[in-house]
Amino acid sequence: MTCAQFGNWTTLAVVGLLAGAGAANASPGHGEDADIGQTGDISHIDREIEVELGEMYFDPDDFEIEKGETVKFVLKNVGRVVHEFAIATDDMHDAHANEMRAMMKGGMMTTRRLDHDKMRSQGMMHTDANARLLEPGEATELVWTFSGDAEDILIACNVPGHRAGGMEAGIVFTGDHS
Ligand SMILES: [Cu+2]
Repeated sequence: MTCAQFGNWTTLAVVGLLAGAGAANASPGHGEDADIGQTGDISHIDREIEVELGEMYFDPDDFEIEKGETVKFVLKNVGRVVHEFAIATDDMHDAHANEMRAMMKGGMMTTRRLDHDKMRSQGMMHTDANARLLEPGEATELVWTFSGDAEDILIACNVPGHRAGGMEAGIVFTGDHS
């Protein structure tokens, strides 16, 4: 069970709030996460896929992936606002979207940039293994092994309003990778 997906973010926030109180055990709701796979080993990449993020789309916007395959997503935000690339189930995306709204409310991000200092000081690092947040023009990578047993995995941007605006991409699993 990997503990570095969306749940980790909440954990960091809670730990931040409790800092100094000596509380180390804070992992709310974590066990309910579906098994969507894990961070991939960069020395065993099966395939590289370039993905552009813009308003309000992913290009490509659907992916055929084999169970167990390790994919290196090469991401570029070609848009004018902050976008996210997140691999998760519907429920996980919904929960994450709430956190993202809180981030915006707290001034940790605006539509055009991320305030890393503020994120750090408020204990919200957005270091989820299954997601990347990109400012306009930014490029990054995410290596993921689709080894989990969850079937209803999709890619979405959870910046407020974006997924509703069409910013999601489907994943179809096409057999087992071996
Ligand atoms: Cu977006």
